[in-house]
Amino acid sequence: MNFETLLYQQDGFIGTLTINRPQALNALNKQVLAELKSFAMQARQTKDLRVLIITGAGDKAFVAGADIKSMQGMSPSEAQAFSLMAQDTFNAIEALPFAVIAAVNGFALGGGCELALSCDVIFASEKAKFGLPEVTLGLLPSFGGTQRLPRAIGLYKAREIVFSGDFYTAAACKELGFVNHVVAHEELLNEVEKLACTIASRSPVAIGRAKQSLNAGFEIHIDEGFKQEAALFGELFNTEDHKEGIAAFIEKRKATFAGK
Ligand code: CO8
Repeated sequence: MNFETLLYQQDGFIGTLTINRPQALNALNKQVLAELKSFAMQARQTKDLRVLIITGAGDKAFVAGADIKSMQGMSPSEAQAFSLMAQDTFNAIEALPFAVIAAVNGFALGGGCELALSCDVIFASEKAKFGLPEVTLGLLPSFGGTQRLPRAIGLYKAREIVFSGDFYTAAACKELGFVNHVVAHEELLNEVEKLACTIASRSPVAIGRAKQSLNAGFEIHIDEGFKQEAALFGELFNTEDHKEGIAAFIEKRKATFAGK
């Protein structure tokens, strides 16, 4: 995978994707969004990829938002298209059939916060700052933030974050409920890798179906959600991973999952 604004490396089952525009605090312009979408499409087909970590280059920012300079002079229809492009990209990340962990190493503002919200688990360095400051620019969060944030933490807390435009510490966001863990800055990737290794040792097909069921629950009626959960559960009985998991339990050994 070859990109100008992204760096990718894979070690065994774990891939690390770095948004790499440190001179602009990794701000998202059209090129970054297009490359992120293309990455997501390729990553779906990468058989041995079980956990993806997303982080930002440099010591200061995860992603400081949409590229503000590139928005100057946009027409309303261009702005709408930019917003739809970002939503489509983040939807593709959210729909990846394996776990995606955000390693938030600094500012996660606007589109950066919205990118983290499209990941499955959020780790933050104690130096990280989150916020949706769009209203300070005369805009609203439109890379999915007005939809994902209230689903994650509830409408009342989300309204305050969106209306104030304030920055929030990692600890405050953990308290609000959308940051899973706050860790020492230098330890961020080590801590993320510990969870990534655990997830990578579990059945990839089970995690893929579990993710599908969890995410669908926010979109459909609960009765439909129950039906889908049961259907996905049934599908797993056709997999080698399920046979291996049960056999390993009975034989009192650790399961080795092939992801099939
Ligand atoms: N876009 C473009 N460049 C940026 C951005 C950004 N979002 N953030 C930082 N940069 C650039 C700066 O311009 C600066 O570049 P230069 O040296 O060439 O002037 C460089 O990165 C370093 O930044 P600072 O000097 O500002 O660093 P500080 O440590 O002083 O401040 C901050 C760090 C607090 C993060 C500050 O840079 C900042 O406030 N950035 C903007 C944060 C923000 O408002 N983000 C939200 C953007 S809007 C959005 O994400 C969604 C928009 C909705 C969709 C619209 C569809 C059309």
